[in-house]
Amino acid sequence: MTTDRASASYAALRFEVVDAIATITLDRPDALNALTVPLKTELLAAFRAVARDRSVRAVVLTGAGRAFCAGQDLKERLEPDAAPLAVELRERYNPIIAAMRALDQPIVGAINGVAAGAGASLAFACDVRLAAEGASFVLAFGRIGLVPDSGSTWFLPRLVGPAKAAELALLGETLSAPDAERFGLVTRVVPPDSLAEEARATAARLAALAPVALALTKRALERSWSVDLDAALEDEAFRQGIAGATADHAEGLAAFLAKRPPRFTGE
Ligand code: LHQ
Repeated sequence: MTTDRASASYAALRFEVVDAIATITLDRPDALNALTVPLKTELLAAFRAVARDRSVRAVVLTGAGRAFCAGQDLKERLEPDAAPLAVELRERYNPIIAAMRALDQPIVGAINGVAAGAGASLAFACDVRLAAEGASFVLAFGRIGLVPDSGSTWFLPRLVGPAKAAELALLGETLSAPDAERFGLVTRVVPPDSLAEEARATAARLAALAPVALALTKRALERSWSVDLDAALEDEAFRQGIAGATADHAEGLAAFLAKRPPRFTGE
């Protein structure tokens, strides 16, 4: 089923929902999908629309053209009314990253090309990343005298370990897709022509799982970074209590015993 319920209200991105999968495509290919105020506003609105829509069970985030996202649109920064950097981060970037991490539905990043600066941060904030051969990650911030932002300093050490994170953040070296796979930053590197299909297939697998359990799992993984083992064990028990009370858990058990695929409804 295709739904264009929100597409009409977007200009700098494309938003479509097909078979419970929302695909968000950053759509400023001539500027390598660099982030302008309108694009950031729309991106936040798109994630908020997904958050409100229980019929969406997974999200794919990707870019149009040859790039995933080149980060902040640097030309826009020269405009006289550009907000101070700290304000821009607090009011526009940070809410997007927070919305992505708060989303119950899993986000598959389909990294189709270069992900630079805050574009890399967007990729890091996804739950699962697939990359096209030829895609790359670059913390380009230092090249323009800035510090990594939009969650990069938080995500990167957790994703690739502190030593590689320091190298990437300080030297700003480009990480190729195969190296990103080697460091566990991306799940798989695929030929460019099959990226959309592979991302969709991964999203479809996630969309077929029990939504409440997935959302609880996302929260538990995130919380694990800031608590000790005892707290994590208790947190798991608490969440399992919630998951165990869902109709989807009963359906999962019934399907297992009947040797049939489960049909999870999110109840
Ligand atoms: C661009 C951009 C771009 C505008 C390519 N803007 N046009 C947060 C708080 C607030 C402000 C500060 O920033 C932040 C967070 C950040 O994201 S800071 C980091 C910002 N991003 C960068 O510094 C990356 C800048 N871009 C590049 O280094 C290269 O373009 C990369 C490595 C991404 C790709 O290189 P190439 O494949 O060689 O492409 P290109 O450089 O030739 O770019 C193609 C076109 O895209 C070109 O336009 P043109 O009209 O000449 O064809 C570029 O000007 C445009 N473009 N990035 N961020």
